Amino acid sequence: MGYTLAQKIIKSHLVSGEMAVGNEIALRIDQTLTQDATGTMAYLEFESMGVPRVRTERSVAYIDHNTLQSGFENADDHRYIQSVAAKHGIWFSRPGNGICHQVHLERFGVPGKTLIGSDSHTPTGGGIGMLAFGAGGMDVAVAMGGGAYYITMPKMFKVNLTGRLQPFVTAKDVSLEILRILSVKGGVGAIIEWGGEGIASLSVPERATITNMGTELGATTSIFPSDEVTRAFLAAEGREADYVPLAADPDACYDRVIDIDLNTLEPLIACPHSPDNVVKVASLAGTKVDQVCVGSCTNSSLMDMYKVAALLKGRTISPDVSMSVSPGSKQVLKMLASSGALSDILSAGARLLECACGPCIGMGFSPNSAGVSLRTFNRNFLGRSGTADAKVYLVSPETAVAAALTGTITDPRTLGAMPHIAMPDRFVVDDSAVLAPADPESAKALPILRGPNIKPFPEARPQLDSLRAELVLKVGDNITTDHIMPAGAKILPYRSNIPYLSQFCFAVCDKTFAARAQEAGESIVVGGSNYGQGSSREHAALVPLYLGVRAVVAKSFARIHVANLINAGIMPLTFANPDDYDKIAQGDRLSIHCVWQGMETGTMTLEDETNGAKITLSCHFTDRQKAILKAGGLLAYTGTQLQ
Ligand code: MIC
Ligand code: SF4
Repeated sequence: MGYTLAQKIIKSHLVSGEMAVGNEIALRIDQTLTQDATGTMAYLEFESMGVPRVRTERSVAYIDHNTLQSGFENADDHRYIQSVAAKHGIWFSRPGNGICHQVHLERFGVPGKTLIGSDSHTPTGGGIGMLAFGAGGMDVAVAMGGGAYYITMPKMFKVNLTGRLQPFVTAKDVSLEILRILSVKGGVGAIIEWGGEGIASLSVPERATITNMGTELGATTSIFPSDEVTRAFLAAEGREADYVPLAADPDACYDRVIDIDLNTLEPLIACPHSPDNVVKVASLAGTKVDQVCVGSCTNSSLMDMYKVAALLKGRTISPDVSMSVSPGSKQVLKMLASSGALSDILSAGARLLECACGPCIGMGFSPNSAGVSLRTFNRNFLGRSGTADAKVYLVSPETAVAAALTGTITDPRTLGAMPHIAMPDRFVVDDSAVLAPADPESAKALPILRGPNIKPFPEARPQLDSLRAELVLKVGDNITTDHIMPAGAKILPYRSNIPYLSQFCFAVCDKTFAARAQEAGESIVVGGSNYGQGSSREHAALVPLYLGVRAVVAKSFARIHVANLINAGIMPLTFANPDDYDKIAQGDRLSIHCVWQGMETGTMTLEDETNGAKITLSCHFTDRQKAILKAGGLLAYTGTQLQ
């Protein structure tokens, strides 16, 4: 039996473990990336490991999230990251150079290589045939130090594309269609491989839109083969030498195969507040729109921008709509400007924002009160835009333009003929905003520039053999890391200041949480299914750790978050019987005895001292995970390993 493409790359990077579904495997990592909102913490963790120079083939630090400098904090963090990068052998992409995933695809991605990034949308690299994973900052720090990356061997899903996208139907609609089919938890524990004759007509940036949003499925990652389309993209970037053809074996075996006929796909839209809340655009036609945003790591490629410009050319956006455009990279912006397309965008009345994440993470351009915002982004979680009662919908750039022009949700196919857009054979390459690290000798003398916003890590708390704690918060299904540790312009600058961040923990669900957790001393949080979906931010584990959370009991967990909890020394435990979720209530006093024995047997008993209920919990930790929990987290564990 042959191998899938992902299995081939796993096999060639396997450090330990057996490639059987559900087993823990360790992978050698060729490349890492960080962004600034998670990077400051990741580099503090890297520094604490005492490794002088990264041991990867390529590590890149991007500044793209915290680019609003409304105080000293972000600028200080940028300087800190720049100084760490120069000293420790990391390439540094300066603020303004673009969104990490877009720039990495353009300039550094290599088919067949492994990449981990401290950002959940790192699977964007799957568009170029990389095996790319989102991970917590600690895991990225370990990989930079030459350590392996541990994952659970995933199942293999294949999506078979046939036909060809019709005018005004896009790669974004393919992403929304698969979300409609699978839901935000349908990809958990799986790698999604895209194939079929339909992929030949999808460019690398279009493929990257699809692998980018595989994150919203909860998938471990997503990947396309590396083929002639990949070669052409790399050649246009002046990097043809990086091309290698890669594909699954013809007799590869998949756990599930899903067919999508591109011919019959229609423009789709994800309604508030979940990316899988997908309906046809036509079914919402006429809904009034206040704001339209084009950009983000999902839809900010040159082709996306050219299409937006071509559709806006000679037209004016509705006076009732405020529209922003954020190109994904300096390369995209420069080419938009030199081709005249930027002028068409501006003439139509759109506002140009920086080449950065911007409104996607609530960094400015928040909608008006109760506003309807159509965004080409990948997430529409409650409150993420920065306006608590805004209604955010996810759409393609074409659907975004249609709404901007008419002031209402509009099927873009009513706009007339799609103008012909020719892709250039060569992209304009200008890497002047990517700084090379210092050579190893001169690096030794370089200082690390630390600002006053950098505060110490929360203290490690080794798991003891018994735990008595209050159930401080009980939440429902699909709790995102944006619920646990919100982002946005007011909070993001404090990503290296856990004590300050802690006051906002779970504020979206319950503003009293932080104070109550701190008063309780030690506590347990209870969640429903898919707990911790969304971002890779390890702050969603480090901040609860700081507030005294010792365990999270849920019906199921999202992959990156469960790894972050363990890395922080917090036990993720699941209900053996999901109905037991109803037997415990917020405020109850809970206890778990014989924790260590439970880690060995795979089950623990949770006693509700308030109502007498006894509940069986499952916990299937690997030996490494048990050791990490007993040590009080990955950093403490790594310390014990280095002794
Ligand atoms: C996001 O899209 O939620 C982010 C902001 O890029 C996060 C990372 C972070 O929280 O810093 C992600 O996706 O991992
Ligand atoms: Fe940035 Fe948004 Fe992409 Fe996250 S999802 S990396 S915030 S553009």
